[in-house]
Amino acid sequence: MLQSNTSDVTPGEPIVLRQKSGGSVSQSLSSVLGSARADSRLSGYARAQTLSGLPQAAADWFAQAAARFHWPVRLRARMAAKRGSLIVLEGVDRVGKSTQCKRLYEALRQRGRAVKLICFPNRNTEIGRLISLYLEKKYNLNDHAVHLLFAANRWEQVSQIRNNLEKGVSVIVDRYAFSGVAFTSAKSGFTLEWCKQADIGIPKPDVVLFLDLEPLAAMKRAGFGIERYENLAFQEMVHQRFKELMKDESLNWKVLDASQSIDALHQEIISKVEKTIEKAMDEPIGELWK
Ligand code: NYM
Ligand code: MG
Repeated sequence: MLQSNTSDVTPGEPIVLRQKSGGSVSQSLSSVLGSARADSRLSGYARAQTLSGLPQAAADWFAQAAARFHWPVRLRARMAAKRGSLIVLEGVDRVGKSTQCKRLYEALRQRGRAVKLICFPNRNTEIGRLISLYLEKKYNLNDHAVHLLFAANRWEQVSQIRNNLEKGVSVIVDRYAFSGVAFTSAKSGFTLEWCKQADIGIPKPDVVLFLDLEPLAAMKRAGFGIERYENLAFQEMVHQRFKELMKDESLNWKVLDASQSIDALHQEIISKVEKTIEKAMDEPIGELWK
């Protein structure tokens, strides 16, 4: 009999195993973990780390001795028993999304969480370079075409996002499909429904943190006005469109006051995100707007 905390362990946390009666730790691990792959990784880890360099027979003897004396065997397993969370930050321009994404990334790392930070548009791909030229007003594109390029720029990273989530790595995303829909549908002649089509099926966020700030207040912040879309009338339309999107109760929207201090906002974000990570690890990865 082997007891463990693997039902609630998070990646990077120690898995605690306690041998109650007969059988070796390495044999019993398979009954705890279920899958053959997980077993080979963890029992391999047990041999390598805890029972370092001992032949299997000696390792089993050690484990049985530990069991006889009810010694707890602590194994630090860097394996992903649980999936990571997809955490999206959204808002109009200049609300502090990028600052908060970096603060969140650092805080989660310090807490020992496996985490990645990405942003959309990702200006480093071929599609992203075109988008960047468009935003910098160095290149003109048809409104429908550029909408589809923003969506394509997300699709080209879907498998990477999914792989990370499955490995137990949480992914923080600075803007996602909600920006795609809010910005394009703020232009005349576009409906929310048309704008959503191209992003249907990308990984569904476990939480969407909306950093809420009146566009007039955002406009007064440094750097506003350089890129395409950065004018008050357009940002107000975008803000309205985000509010429309927030009515969708199939998504976990959290609206946060972005006029508060960077530290206070960060504290709110980290507490929402910790709860999300704990909850999402037991749920399947969803598909957006499906
Ligand atoms: N933007 C961003 C869109 O119009 N559609 C999208 O799908 C995305 C992801 O690009 N003004 C707009 C919103 C921003 C601009 O974003 C660039 P950032 O975060 O300022 O680099
Ligand atoms: Mg911007």
